[in-house]
Amino acid sequence: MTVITHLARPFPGQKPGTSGLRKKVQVFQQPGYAETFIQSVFDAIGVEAGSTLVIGGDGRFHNRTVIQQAIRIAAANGYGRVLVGQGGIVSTPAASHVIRKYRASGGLILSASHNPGGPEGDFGIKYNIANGGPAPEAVTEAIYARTQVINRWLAEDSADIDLDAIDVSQVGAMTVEVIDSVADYAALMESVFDFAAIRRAVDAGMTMAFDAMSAVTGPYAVEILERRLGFAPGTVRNGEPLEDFGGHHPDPNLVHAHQLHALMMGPDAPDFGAASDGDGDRNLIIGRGRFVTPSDSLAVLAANAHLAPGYAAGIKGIARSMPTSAAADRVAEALGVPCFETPTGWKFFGTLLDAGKATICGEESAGTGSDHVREKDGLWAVLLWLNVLSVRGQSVDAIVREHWSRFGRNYYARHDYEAIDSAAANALIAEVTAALPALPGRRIGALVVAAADSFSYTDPVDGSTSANQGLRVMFEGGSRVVFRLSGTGTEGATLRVYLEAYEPAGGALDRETGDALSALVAAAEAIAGIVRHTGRAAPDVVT
Ligand code: VG1
Ligand code: CO
Repeated sequence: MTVITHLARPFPGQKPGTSGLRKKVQVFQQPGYAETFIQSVFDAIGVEAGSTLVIGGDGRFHNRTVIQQAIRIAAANGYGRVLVGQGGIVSTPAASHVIRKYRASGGLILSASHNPGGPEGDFGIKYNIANGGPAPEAVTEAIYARTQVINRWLAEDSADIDLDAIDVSQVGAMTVEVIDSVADYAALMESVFDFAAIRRAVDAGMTMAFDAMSAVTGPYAVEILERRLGFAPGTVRNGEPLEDFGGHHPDPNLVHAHQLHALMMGPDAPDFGAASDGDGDRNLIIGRGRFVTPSDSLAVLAANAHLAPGYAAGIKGIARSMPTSAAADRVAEALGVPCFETPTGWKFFGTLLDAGKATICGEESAGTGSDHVREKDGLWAVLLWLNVLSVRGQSVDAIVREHWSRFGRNYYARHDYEAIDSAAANALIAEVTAALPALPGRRIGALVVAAADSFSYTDPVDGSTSANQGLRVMFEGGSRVVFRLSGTGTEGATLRVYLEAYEPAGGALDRETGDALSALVAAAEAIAGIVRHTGRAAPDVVT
């Protein structure tokens, strides 16, 4: 047992964003970069001697290297046990489950989620706390503060461990267990959903396509969808996790999952199509001929969750991030349960889930989940949809249309302007912020501004506040534009413009989204001068 103290200097900019620290792989490859960050995490949280840490990642390039570093640093900092996923791979929701199931004090999740991978791509490290959820802001701020003054990191002087064999080994005084996180996760899913009902529907002919995007969900999806639920072999596409995700963005949206979209809109479409992202916490849902926006998916799932055994007693509440459409609010109202509006990022749902105030949570960015773990969960959303489809015996299209006819429709899109100049992005936000007080009452085309503000959130459980979480412009009639800068990018700034137009039940529920939102697009440009600030005539990605 030899602990070596490595002298170090702080690296600037090790500030966790919406979901952990994300940088280019080359940044993480600098000697000491990952090590000082991990040591800063352990210094900031104060490791309890003998406690358990979970380590796993989405399998992207550099994953194994950082896992070996983290194991040596964990051993030197007094952890008694590390649980690491076989091959270094654990999806984000599975990691959340493993932390909870084995009563770990926390976990390190190595992922840059939907960002591209490979030597030229991105890498990331996120710390999750004992409830299985992302560290709250107070913790990430303490970690950042520590990175700015750190002067050493500690590591056990030991060789790499074998990450591929399910086995137990010793690193200094610490035990390292390589575990099969797929089995644990699949068992959790069986405890929440009616697998027998889904299997019967599959036997009766229900078909699906699942695109794992060469990312982490492949092994989980093959085990659950093909082996346990009986979908045909080949149902899971791109099921082998690759270090560079096959050169693609593992982002399950209509742009990056266009093959699945084309399949689902074509003549050979199966009944149901879905995809997940790099680390397995996002979901894309497309029925035959019907794309379901993530905001609508959240609302439909909340309205139908009682059809799955895990939610048969009903849900206690719904939480959605502020830019997510208000479709879920109407469901909450109908169910007579509260609806919480939080800042972007799953870390804001943790207290609500722990306190039993919310059961189902979601974000417009294709994240949906529940109190079964403390992360969003891509396959969970897919399985809840399958459970609902099996019980109701209707198509996705029919279920969605029925939902709109009852609650009205929130036409929705997000326009992303990626890798724009940071100074220009900040100037745009500053200008709109300054203009907010004068906006109410302003008429833009046929729209009239009802209210405008910079979103600020006070957590109803712990009282913590988070200001400057996005600029909201609300129009009369329930339509809205939101401006926000991304906290997950690694190049320049990314401006997100969130557009939502509400059409009440009985109105025009079958319009093209682009048409329904065109007045809002014009209003966003009039308010923010996007073209003038960014030099871009159009968004890079529309989802
Ligand atoms: C984006 C999404 C946000 C999501 C976050 C992490 O953040 O908008 O809803 O929680 O990614 O998702 P931002 O700050 O870039 O808008 V993931 O799948 O990267 O863990
Ligand atoms: Co993700």
